[in-house]
Amino acid sequence: MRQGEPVRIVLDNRLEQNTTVHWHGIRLPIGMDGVPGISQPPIEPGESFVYSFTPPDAGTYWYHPHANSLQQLGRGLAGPLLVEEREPPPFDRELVWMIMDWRLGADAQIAAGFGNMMEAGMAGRIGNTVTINGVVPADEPVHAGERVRIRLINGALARIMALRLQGHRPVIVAIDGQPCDPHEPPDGRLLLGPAMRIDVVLDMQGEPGRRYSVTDDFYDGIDYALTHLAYTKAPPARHHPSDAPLSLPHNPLPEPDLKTAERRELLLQGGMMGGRGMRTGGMGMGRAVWAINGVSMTGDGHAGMPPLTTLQLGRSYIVTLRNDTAWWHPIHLHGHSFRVLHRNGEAVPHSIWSDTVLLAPEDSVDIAFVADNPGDWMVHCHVTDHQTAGMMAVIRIGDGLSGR
Ligand SMILES: [Cu+2]
Repeated sequence: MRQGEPVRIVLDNRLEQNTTVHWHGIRLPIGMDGVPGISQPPIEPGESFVYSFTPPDAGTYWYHPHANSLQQLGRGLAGPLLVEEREPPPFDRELVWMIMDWRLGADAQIAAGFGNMMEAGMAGRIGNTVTINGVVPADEPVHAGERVRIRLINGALARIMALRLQGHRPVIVAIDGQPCDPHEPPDGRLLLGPAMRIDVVLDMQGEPGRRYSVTDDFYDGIDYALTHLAYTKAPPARHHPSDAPLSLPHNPLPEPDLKTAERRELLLQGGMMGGRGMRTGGMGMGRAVWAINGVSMTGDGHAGMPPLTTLQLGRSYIVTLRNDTAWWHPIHLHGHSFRVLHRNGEAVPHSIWSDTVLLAPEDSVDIAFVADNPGDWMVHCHVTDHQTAGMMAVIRIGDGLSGR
């Protein structure tokens, strides 16, 4: 897609079950957000639906169903969604790495057992086979001297990734599609929870003919080589890194007014080992092991869920996300990008905007945004097992009726 240009997408449901599509991270009208029962009726088998919107922001996004998410996303219904800048940035080349994982049986088929409640109360359904763009990665061929933008997208159900690029110094230029101050990641480690995106710029300063590993070491004791940067034998295209600026043009995001912002708190609760004082209420569909502020909304979205909180249209809000569990949670807010202000009391540098923020156990993160988009918006964990087992809620902006 191109920034500021309308798109029209026809979804023709040829599945044997209902579905919707959520355009993750795009700031669009509530009726296009793809949450069944909340922003649209589910699209039944044989029916079609036209999604139409104008993406206001350039950047790296993705799309996936928001119905029967464990199976529909877990069996591969997802793709990258790239919104191009009005002027192409000065990089030599661009790569998209949509990274997903799969739990395969000995027969190389997708294993059954989606929605296992024991896993749902822990780290979720983590697979045993990691792919880039749907295939077990071969080497990624690169040329010495070139400057490459890599759009990293974590499309896994539950797997958190921490990527290291041996012998290279990636510079983060955008997070969740939104440009930030270009910076190198702490310890050279690119941390990506499910649904998160990072755009990095890499100057290929390795030796022609050599291979450099790209590893993921998030989980203790099970680090693995995801792929390799494999240099062609060609001599370097340039001998010193380009001195063109790395920063991307900013998107037209509304700046929250922190002086007048109202505050809200979302307390993440539940799970195995450390589910202190969890009380559940709300919709009794499915079994809940997680909650937000004591309320569990399970599944993928359903009609009639009362909002956890109501925000005034046009007002700025600071929301504290507090992780009172023993597990990691990438928390996604629909329909908005938010500033990430503080983590555990410390200011977050580099002017970061996100739509999905990763909380370690016990973390507390302050985010801020202008509630400028009317509707009933989901806020949920993007570890899909956590979402469907209760870590989801509705935030109403304005009268909440816009999408009905
Ligand atoms: Cu979670």
